[in-house]
Amino acid sequence: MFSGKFYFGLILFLMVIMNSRLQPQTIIPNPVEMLKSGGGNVAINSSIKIQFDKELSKSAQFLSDYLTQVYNLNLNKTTRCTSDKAIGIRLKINKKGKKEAYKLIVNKSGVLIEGTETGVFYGVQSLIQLLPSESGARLLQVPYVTVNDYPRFQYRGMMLDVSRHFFDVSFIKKTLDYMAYHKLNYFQWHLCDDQGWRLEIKSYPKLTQIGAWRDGTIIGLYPGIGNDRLHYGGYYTQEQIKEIVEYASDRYITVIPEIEMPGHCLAAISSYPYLGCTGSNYQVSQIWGYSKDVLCVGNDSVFKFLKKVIDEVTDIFPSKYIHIGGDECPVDHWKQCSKCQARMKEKHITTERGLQTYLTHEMENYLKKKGRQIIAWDETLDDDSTTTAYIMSWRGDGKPGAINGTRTNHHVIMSPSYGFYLDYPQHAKEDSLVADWGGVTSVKKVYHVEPVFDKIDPKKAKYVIGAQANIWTEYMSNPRKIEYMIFPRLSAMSEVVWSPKEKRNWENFKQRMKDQYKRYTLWGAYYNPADINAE
Ligand code: TNX
Repeated sequence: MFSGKFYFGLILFLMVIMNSRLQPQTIIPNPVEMLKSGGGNVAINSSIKIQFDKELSKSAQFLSDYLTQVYNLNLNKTTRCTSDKAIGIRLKINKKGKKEAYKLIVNKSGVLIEGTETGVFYGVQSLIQLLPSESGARLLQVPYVTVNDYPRFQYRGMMLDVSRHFFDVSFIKKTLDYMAYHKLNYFQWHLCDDQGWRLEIKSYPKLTQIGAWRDGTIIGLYPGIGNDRLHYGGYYTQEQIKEIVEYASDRYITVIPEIEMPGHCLAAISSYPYLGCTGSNYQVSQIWGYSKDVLCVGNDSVFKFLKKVIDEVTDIFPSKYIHIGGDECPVDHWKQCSKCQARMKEKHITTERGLQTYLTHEMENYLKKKGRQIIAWDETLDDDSTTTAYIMSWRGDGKPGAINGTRTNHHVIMSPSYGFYLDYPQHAKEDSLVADWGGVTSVKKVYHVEPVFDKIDPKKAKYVIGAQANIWTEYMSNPRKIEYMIFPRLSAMSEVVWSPKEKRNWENFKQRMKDQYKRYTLWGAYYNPADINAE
């Protein structure tokens, strides 16, 4: 019926279409839809202006700073968004559609990014990944494309522990940039633990005079082969915290402070010994793991302390979410402590674990009155399902915590230690010192974490609001080590939380990673250069 010519033409046509869809995409996390249109390029050079609607000044600023820092290219900016023929980079607000959605079109008129305020910011992130990944590139060609994109999950988090090791303001900012490049939007800041208290609290100055410092650190893997006996520490002033919160907000990242309680509090207890049950002989911890010295739940002064700390924390952190920790709290001292035992009698609490539940409720109510929502580690649900806490599920593969949480209508953030703990080794042949408590967490393993796994009742899937990668820093004492541990795994994680489930494809990801390795270098970031398939 049809001639050979027709079939030939049809096949050719299909090949062109297929090819336009199968072009290696270089954007990470993989967008919802990306189509190459026509095979042309537009060159970004100094004659081009960034035109933006006034609500989009943060995105315009981010883009122009990036072009200056990475390519030494300075573009003029204007809030007059024209639709004339001149080539331009146009950022346009469009409030319709999904909250974080954007559309990016590159064609002969230049670049158009249109979307919600946050969406346009993510469009800018995609655009910068279409620029050359070679450092020193002179010609900034961007291929003609159309990208339609929005995130799968509303909560896309990363946690950084600054207690075990301290990182200065400039590195925190760098970390926030890495998050932004990956379209992550919640930065959980683990500000205190047994090994150091890191934020200035004006009503309790000893927290940073004493609690921010330790007189040594174990050498080698826990329990260590000695102690370096070096005075070590540091903290952030409230002014610095405000600066970081603002820097994050310019990148559409919310900073969630984590104030651990009632366990992992030895740095606070060493500063104010009345906070503990035994009252004396405390020191800021020099070893890893966790301590039996926890907050005394029988002492009213402890609650006065916690509430005053929270008052200052909520003054400097506008985040709706406040993380109150709640993991790994041994009850040994509560069993012996007369005040804790009296509190149990007074409140008709039958087990020591109930004391932690009591404390959680006190603090969640206090925060609720301030309009804040608590997040807590999954232990919080073990003895009590009445809490309104959002549950961060970390133990094991995170599944028991998530099943338990969603079943009882709790919002859940998946943060499985087997999968999203970036302090675990990336491959078996790891030669640097890394945590040995969780086994190998390869890039591939990270990539295959599924936050809404099959045991979650589909009717309850909406309670899984997202996921988070955690960077515990027992074995990361400098920024280079953090970069080595998080890259490329953070890139893999970003696809889990951003890309549609059906678009997640390991082989395709590995192809796109080839460009991403160069981009790490472009960003000045170190990374683990091992074969991405290493397990
Ligand atoms: C468990 S995760 C902890 C941290 C450690 C981490 C090391 C969690 C809530 N507690 O205190 O740093 O393991 O991987």
